[in-house]
Amino acid sequence: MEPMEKNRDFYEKLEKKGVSRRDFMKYCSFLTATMGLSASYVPKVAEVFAAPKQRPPVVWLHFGECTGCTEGVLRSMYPWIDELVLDILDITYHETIMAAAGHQAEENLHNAVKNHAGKFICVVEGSIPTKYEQYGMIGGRSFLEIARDVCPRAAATICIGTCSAFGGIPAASPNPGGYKGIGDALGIKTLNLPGCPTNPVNLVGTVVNYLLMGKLPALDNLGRPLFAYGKTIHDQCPRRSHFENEEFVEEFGSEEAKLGYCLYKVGCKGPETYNNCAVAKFHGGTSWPIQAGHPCMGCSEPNFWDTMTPFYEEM
Ligand code: FSX
Ligand code: SF4
Ligand code: F3S
Repeated sequence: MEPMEKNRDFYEKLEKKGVSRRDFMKYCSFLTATMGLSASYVPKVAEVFAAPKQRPPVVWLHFGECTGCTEGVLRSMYPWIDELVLDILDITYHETIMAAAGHQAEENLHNAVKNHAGKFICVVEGSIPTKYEQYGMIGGRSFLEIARDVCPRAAATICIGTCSAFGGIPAASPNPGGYKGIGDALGIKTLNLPGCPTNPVNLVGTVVNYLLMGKLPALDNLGRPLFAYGKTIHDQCPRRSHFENEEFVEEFGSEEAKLGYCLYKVGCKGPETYNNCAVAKFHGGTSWPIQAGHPCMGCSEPNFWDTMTPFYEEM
């Protein structure tokens, strides 16, 4: 049976939302390519959404950050994708979208962790103050206490955003609170999806990889999936030929800027930054910093706020 026939209900549901099968398959092709899989996987990726075999429970924690990563996922590229993501994940606890508050919320977290111990995925946003724990408290417990309680009991901890992966902006020098990323703060291995914010497609790709292959994707030595962070921005940049020809923008608003020349001299950190922004782009493939004429700030690299500044000066 054709997968589409088999999952008629799913496609009818999509069509009611005004999403054609063609649009959906286009998204699945884009996701499959982003995940570094061959086109033969497209029907299997579609099947993960159309007929989810398992919905891993997810506990989503917030620590020191701006919630930009959650905003990115919830306001995903296509308005219907967020619903599909919520269909393949069983989000049992998420501070931004849950209805519960106060003691009820605390109890929900406690129950989710207890009932799904060893099976849930813990997604973490934000970093943890380790010097002055009282800088971050929820329900009378410090971020550090909460993370120590929850993360080691998860099947895997996925750090979304540079803050939870590496410390990010809260850990910027002089870092009075002693903020650290989750792996560092707890001394555990985490899967890291850095970016400030992370491109939601990389979270979806990681989860779909897990549901499709039964395991997390291959990682580099900083815990980042190779499918997304295996190459530098510079290696995938459409302005690269201008770099090779030494055609540089020296000033914003100039003729060279209009011609789309290389942004290296106005501070582009693309040569030192590992991320897939050039191919994944943001907002449904609309654009990304360099396409919009802005240098890459290296937002997905450890300590970017310290090592990549000043942002508008040549490396
Ligand atoms: Fe950090 Fe993400 Fe930057 Fe913000 O959660 S990576 S401050 S976009 O929201 O953590
Ligand atoms: Fe490299 Fe940045 Fe120039 Fe692109 S704009 S070629 S990433 S230096
Ligand atoms: Fe960040 Fe550079 Fe991409 S600033 S969003 S890694 S282009």
